[in-house]
This record gives sequence, structure tokens and C-alpha cells, in this order.
Amino acid sequence: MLKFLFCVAALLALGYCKAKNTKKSFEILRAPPSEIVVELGETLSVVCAAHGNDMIDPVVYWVKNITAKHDRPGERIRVSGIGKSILYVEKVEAKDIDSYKCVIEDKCTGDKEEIWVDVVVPDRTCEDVYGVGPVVYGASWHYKNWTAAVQDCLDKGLEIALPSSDEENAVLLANILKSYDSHPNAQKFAHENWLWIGAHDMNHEGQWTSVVTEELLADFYAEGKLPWGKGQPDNRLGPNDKFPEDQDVAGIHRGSGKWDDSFEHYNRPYVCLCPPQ
Ligand SMILES: *[C@@H]1O[C@H](CO)[C@@H](O)[C@H](O)[C@H]1NC(C)=O
Ligand SMILES: *[C@@H]1O[C@H](CO)[C@@H](O)[C@H](O)[C@H]1NC(C)=O
Ligand SMILES: [Ca+2]
Repeated sequence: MLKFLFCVAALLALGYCKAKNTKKSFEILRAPPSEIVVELGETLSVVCAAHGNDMIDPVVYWVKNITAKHDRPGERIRVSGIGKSILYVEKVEAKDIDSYKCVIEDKCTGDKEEIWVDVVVPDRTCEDVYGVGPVVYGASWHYKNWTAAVQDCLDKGLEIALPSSDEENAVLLANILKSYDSHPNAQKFAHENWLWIGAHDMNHEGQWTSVVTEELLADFYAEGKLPWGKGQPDNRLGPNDKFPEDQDVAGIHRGSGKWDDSFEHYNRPYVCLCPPQ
């Protein structure tokens, strides 16, 4: 009823507001990218624009705080426009690092489209920035599956983290927590408790191997006993056979520092080994 009244009002005010036909009522002119990397203190300016197909332009507005999984309605930002809206922050602060969406909505036809945008600071995984301090291991609060995480460390000229003793595992955990507490990307994007590390048993079930050197962990892990969590590794199959594969890759828990074997296709943050200081 409200929608109808709005249409009638728009019809009277603007002369026309066509009935919905098969054609979409608007066309997106400027779609923001899915990720924008910005430094703290820089200006953020993101345009989202659409125009009406033979009718008045749609309403365009921005919503903040929708979580990294994009599963909350979030809060609408005050700026909105007809046909165009700009997400603008003069000087980006840590609180602006967040998931946003641009919403394009035609009130007459009910056509609506949402475009998600994650605003992040550069990882700068191993640098002493954002109050993280000097670290041996650098956490990346980006979500990648295990294979992509291994590759991203290589692309950065690093290798994925793999401690070779309980002492190193404790350092790894401490470095993850330091980053978690102060890296601007962490608070908004780290809903996961697990981070990928470089151990797998893809070649032979139960033979945990370094993805970096292909050595067996049993041959070089100092205490001889890997820091698996209780009952792990369990090589559990996916729920209801949803995932046909086994659990062949390892992650570390950011609370306990214990390891668990899991599914390669899961998207998680991950940790790279930094170059020696
Ligand atoms: C974001 O949403 C959460 C609820 O998930 C809420 O607790 C928090 O206050 C919101 N933050 C802002 C800045 O609005
Ligand atoms: C991992 O992610 C990459 C890049 O998005 C994709 O190409 C690949 O298929 C994914 N692998 C798995 C096992 O999900
Ligand atoms: Ca497991």
C-alpha cells in the first residue's frame, strides 16, 4: 500500500512512474569495487551511481557495519542521493575500516541491488605499523582458502608460517594476538578463530608435511609431538557429505594456539613467516 502511494505520488510529481515490465528499472553506471585499500589519514571517496531506464533515477545510499560476512542489515549512512551517492571520508580512521554496501533502490518497482565493498588498510604484514610492533610472523586478516593463503605468502616474497617447536608455536600465537589487538583490519574482518598455517597431509593421510619444504613434520618438529588440539587431527568428513574431501590442511586457533586439520576450501585469515629482522 505504501509503495503504491509512493508510486502515485511520484507519478503526480514527476509525470510518470512506469509499471514494472520485464526490463530492470535501473542500470548501474558506477559500481564500486569489492575491496578498497586505503591508508589511515587518507581520503576515501567511492562513487556509486545508477540511472533509471525510462523512468526516474533510483535512490542510492550507503550502509555501514554489515560485518565481514555481510550478514547484518547494518546502519544507513546519512548521505543518499537520487541516481548517485558518494561514500566520502575526509581522513580515514580505524573506525572507518569496515564492510559497507551501496544500495540502489527503485521505490516504484521495488527493484533493489546491493553492492558490497570492504574498506581495508594494506596488510603490511611484517612491518611495525598500526601498533602491531616487530613480529616474527605476520597475520593477514584477509579471507583466503588454504591454497590461496600459501600462494599469497609467496606472492609477498614470504612463506606461510609453520613453527618447528612449541616455543615457535608460542611466538606464532603471541604475534597473532598482537596483530589481532591492533591491526585495523583485524577487528572488522577477523570473525574467524582459526588462521591457516603451512602443514598438510594431502599426499599420505596422517603424514603431516611442510608445504614449504615437503619435509615430514615428525622429522623436524622439536618436541616430536605436534600441538594438535584435543581429538585432532580427526580428518572429519564434511557435514552430511557436503564436502566430499577430507581435512588435509592445518590451522592454528587464535585463543589456544592449538592446531586442527580442516577443509582446504574454507576461507580464513592466515599467517606468513616474516624475513629475519
Ligand atoms: C555494529 O554492529 C554491532 C552489532 O553486530 C554493534 O554492536 C556495534 O555497536 C555496531 N557498530 C557501530 C559503529 O555502529
Ligand atoms: C581457492 O581459491 C582460489 C582463488 O579464489 C580458487 O581459484 C580455488 O579454486 C580455491 N580452491 C579451493 C580448494 O577452494
Ligand atoms: Ca579436524
